Amino acid sequence: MLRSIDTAAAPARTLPTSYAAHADLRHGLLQPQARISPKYLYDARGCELFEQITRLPEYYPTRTEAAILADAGPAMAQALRGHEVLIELGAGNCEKVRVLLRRLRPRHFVGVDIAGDFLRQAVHRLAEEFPGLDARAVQADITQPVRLPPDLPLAGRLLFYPGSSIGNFDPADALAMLERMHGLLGPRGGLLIGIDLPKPLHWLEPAYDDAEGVTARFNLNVLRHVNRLIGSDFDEDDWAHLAFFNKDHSRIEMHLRARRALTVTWPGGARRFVAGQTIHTENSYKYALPRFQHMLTEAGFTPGEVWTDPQHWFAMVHAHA
Ligand code: AVI
Repeated sequence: MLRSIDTAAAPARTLPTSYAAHADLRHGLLQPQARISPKYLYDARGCELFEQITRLPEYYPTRTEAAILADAGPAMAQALRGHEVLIELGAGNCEKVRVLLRRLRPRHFVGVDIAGDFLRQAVHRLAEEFPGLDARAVQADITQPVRLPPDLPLAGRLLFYPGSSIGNFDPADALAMLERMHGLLGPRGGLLIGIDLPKPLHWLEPAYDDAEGVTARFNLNVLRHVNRLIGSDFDEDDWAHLAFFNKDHSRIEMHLRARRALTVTWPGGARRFVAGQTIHTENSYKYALPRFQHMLTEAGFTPGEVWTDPQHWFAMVHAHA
């Protein structure tokens, strides 16, 4: 059974975020390979920096996905016809879904995102732009079970999860997420999901270590956020951004590397780092299509059509529930 995590209706027993974050961060920092969960990359400044990343010449995923959505539009509209309910997970500013709304003309749209105010404003703009569309915002953490409006039709739902964000979860968590997505669908349900494909290193690594240093600022910013959350004394100047492709796991890894031996302290704890030791901050998996389609099958989906760019760098994958 799905449990609501709509923060507007958060149950009283929910732990305060700061408490949960504190335990999570302390635990991660004390692991032999220290780690900070990638979700802490996205405070307000982190979100702004990520927006900047998506416009960098080196960061190909955003523009490649947008080009696929634009170029494959008519074929996609044909394959996806009959979906009356469009649900975008991690909808943010609802920018990417516009092209689908124009082509599919669904009756209902639901944007789901953790950032409630931002989402509500974006959905409000969509409602103005698409008269007659029943547009709704659901504030929820999509890494947890999501409760959709009870009166939303179950048949004909299409889940849209663009941006290759699924790649930021380890495969077991990604599979669990796909299973939860499958659980949100009923008759004639479908999923349209963006994935980043493996490609030569000389394209992959600069996308996560750009010449302007925006990704470095994005990665380092997590330390300020952690300082605010747990009262630690990280100094950004002591750390360097590191991003590399781990071939064994087919993933980009982002780390922060200590420039010198140092001790980081926070109320009730401390961690000593030797020079060169790292904190692992993010993985970004690059799935070969057959592997991802196998995961879809494991999650209960039947893989459908795939749209890709001429270089096969990115794919929009359709699957039937
Ligand atoms: C949000 N996500 C899909 C991005 C990615 O490419 O894995 C996050 C990112 N990290 C550094 N650059 C972009």
